[in-house]
Amino acid sequence: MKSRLITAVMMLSGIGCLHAVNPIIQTNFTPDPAPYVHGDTVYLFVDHDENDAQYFLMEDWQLYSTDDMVNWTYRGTPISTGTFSWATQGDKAWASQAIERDGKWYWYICAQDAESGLDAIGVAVADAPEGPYRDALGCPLTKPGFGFIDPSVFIDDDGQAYLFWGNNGLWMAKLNRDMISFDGEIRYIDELDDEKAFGPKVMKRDYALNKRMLKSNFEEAPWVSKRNGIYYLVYAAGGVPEFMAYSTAENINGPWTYRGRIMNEAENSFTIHGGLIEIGGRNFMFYHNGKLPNGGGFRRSSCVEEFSYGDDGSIPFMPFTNE
Ligand code: FUB
Repeated sequence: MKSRLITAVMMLSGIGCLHAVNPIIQTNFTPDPAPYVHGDTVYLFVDHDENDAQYFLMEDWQLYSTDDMVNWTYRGTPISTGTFSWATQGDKAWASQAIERDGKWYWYICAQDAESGLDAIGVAVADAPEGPYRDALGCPLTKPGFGFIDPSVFIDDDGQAYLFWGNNGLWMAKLNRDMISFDGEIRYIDELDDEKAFGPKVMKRDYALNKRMLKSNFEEAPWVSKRNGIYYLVYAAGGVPEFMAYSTAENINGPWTYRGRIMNEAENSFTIHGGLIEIGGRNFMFYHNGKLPNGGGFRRSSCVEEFSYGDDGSIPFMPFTNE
């Protein structure tokens, strides 16, 4: 009773030291969390595993928000495969990320190009985070390709926007100011390097599972950010199951230096996928696991951990917490 009273007083006084319970959303399965800070609000763009999914079964994307990093409000299901006429319908609504620019909201998604059966990145645009959204192009932003999933959008200090994406390979392209077209060629990033950072045991296991025998054990789910002039690339690494790792660079075009593992393999999920934000001087890392009742590798839920950067700019290893 006493702790409930303290909690109520703290909430009324707006003291921001309460902790969210993980998973932070308990009403839907919400994989691939993509947080975005806008003013005092954190928006969380997620995809949506169906309740009875036995394999990846995802047909729409949802939006949640919070003003206190504790209580999350469902803001609707603004887009689905139906938003994208070129996409396979009712399935393959995979990871996404959204950003606001010049008063417009751009929601980058990946889906399956119905004609070719290959992966592709698309973009929907709206005047508000909740929508209504429309397909900005009526066709994919990227050409369809193997591994063209998991878009991450980033705007640098000089206003130049970039899109990164990829599974079993990492690609990047400059975005024009309109945010819906590329400026120049798509570039394959082949200089990711983690060989020296991993011990032989981990390398053997991870490399055995890496289909393309990349030099890096990058798997998917890139998330690009910048802090104190350093670029950060957080990603899912290692194969099945995945863990979270990161690299840094002094230039957005690399080279990227491997900086280590920041999260272990997700609990009850063979994938892990997330992104980081800073709000009010606090830093948060989002990810997903399969720990909700009836959860699992195809029924995943968003979670969050608070962390502090090291004095050298490093991201610490983050143990999973329940709250
Ligand atoms: O949610 C579908 C796929 O699983 C994502 O695109 C990957 O990053 C992995 O989380």
